[in-house]
Amino acid sequence: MPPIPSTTPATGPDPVGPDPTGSGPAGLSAHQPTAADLARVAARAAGDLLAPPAPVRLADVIPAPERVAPDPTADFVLPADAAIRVSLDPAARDVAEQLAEQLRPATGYLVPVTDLAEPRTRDLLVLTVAGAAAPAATEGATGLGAAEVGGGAALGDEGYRLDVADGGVRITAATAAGLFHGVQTLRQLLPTAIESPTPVAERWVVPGGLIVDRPRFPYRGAMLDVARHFFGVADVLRVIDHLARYKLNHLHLHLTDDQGWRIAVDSWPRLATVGGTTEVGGGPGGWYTAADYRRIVRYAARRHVTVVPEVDLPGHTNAALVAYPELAPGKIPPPPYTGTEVGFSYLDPADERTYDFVADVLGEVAALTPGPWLHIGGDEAFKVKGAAYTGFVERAQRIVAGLGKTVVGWHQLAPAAHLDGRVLQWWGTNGDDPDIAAAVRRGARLILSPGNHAYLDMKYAPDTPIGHDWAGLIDVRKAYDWDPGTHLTGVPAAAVLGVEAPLWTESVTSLAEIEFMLLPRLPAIAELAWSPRVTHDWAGFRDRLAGHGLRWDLAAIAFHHSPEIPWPTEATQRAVPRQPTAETTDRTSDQVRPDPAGTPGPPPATNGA
Ligand code: TNX
Repeated sequence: MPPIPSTTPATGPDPVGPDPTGSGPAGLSAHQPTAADLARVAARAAGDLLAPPAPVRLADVIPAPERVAPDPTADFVLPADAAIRVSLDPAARDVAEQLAEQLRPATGYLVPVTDLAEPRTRDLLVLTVAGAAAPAATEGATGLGAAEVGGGAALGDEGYRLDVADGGVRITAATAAGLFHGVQTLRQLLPTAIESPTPVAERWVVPGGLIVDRPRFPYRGAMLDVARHFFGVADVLRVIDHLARYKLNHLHLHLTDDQGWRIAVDSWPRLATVGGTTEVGGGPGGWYTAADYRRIVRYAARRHVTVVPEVDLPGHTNAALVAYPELAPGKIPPPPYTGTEVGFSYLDPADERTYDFVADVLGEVAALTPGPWLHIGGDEAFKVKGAAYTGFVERAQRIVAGLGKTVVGWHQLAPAAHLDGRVLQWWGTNGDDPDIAAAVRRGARLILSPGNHAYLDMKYAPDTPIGHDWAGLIDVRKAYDWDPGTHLTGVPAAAVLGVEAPLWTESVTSLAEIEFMLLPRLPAIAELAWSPRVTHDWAGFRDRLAGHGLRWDLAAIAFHHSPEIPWPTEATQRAVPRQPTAETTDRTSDQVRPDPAGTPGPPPATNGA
């Protein structure tokens, strides 16, 4: 879709300011046009050519809301004295503060945050946590009653209602999380320039009408592999921002793997100080102190994102074995590993010391993690087979339960005994797995990360400079065109807890490369996880997504300018300096490469196994 030229000059900034002659709009004056009139018309025409992106429509939001009722007569324009009034709940107030922080840089407005309880001045932006009956309790700023917009159904844990009328914007939710999601919607409804880090002259119009919205699935996430390459706290916080923008509510951190151990564990200190000093390609690695990790968790919590820590067991453990060779089979110290093969390392399942280790490590990670989940990996432990594998997993699952956490593991855990609440993360590439269907019948719930749709380390196209292709190429359409509710044979939608997009980082070395792989596919996955299936529509999604390119540009976020998306011209023509180039980043890990550390390579294994 090409950018729609602005046809209503009144909605754009007036390029020449008020008419000093007072003769009214050019073309309507009764007398001959003056030089000033002609200049004014020419400036208008030039303004149109340089027109800002088309005004945002109420239905342009990603992920698509459950219910949208536009009212073009009720647009709201944010005035310079805009204030946010918020209910007393501290979590709601924090959401209001975050909205103010988002509005201030581009508008240059003060945007004070005040309590709803304080004497009423002007209700310009109102955020209320209104209990479960939120829709019915709200005054219909748009004149639409709750019955017309959502049958009065409760908004639930994460839903919100957003009313835009010419007098103001009101977001109502049953929880602070719902308010937060409503604020993300409001952010997308404001003009693109709202992403500017510095003040912009703009008419801050919000399209009028009503949105009533809530998620399809409770678990919506992305995974960042900080083990293959280490990423510092600042990078992780920025990834959390990207998740929050699209209403994703879980960040899974793959904290440990063959190439590095990334979380300090007091009872086994060498895990970090020795196991943390390597990474793919021979770089310095790194690890999070307990304080670093807490900072990530806190930052995520403020954005209503839950951190899911993964300690990958019993395979993918070379870095741990380098630090503590007594856990290795035969107690033979392995060399550090900085290549990209998988499936060669394992903790000795026959040694009791292994279970002390598992209990200590999981205990410390659980204690640092307020969220309910503890991910124990379980993938590609090719050398721990049959009963040895299920026996190990069942003990690890019991340890997790004993810590009061819910087990999550890759779908290889399926044959192990069921444990209350356990969650399996599907990463296969064909939607038919009898082991999974059987595990679901025993009570397992699923997070869907199908390798051929949701693996954001897959290349977009054959010429994508980084990434893999073992699960196929994943362009934006491929990431978007599947249905989590029907994806797996023999698995009912009710067993699907949600959707997660993993980013493995064998070939990803910087924040810019993370963003290049995440965007624009992450919003596609977010929409599958949040939006009701009836809204699913590739052509509509593609057109909505196009407007986000300019927003990312303004926020200096790198992204892949996928040719599938009709980006507005500014986005396609502007050079994005941080986008990876083939010369700097051709590190396709599907090719077997020499290990730069010169350590003996493990036996080859394929990821598809
Ligand atoms: C498979 S999917 C893995 C990871 C690799 C990834 C590369 C899964 C649970 N394991 O160890 O990094 O493929 O795409």
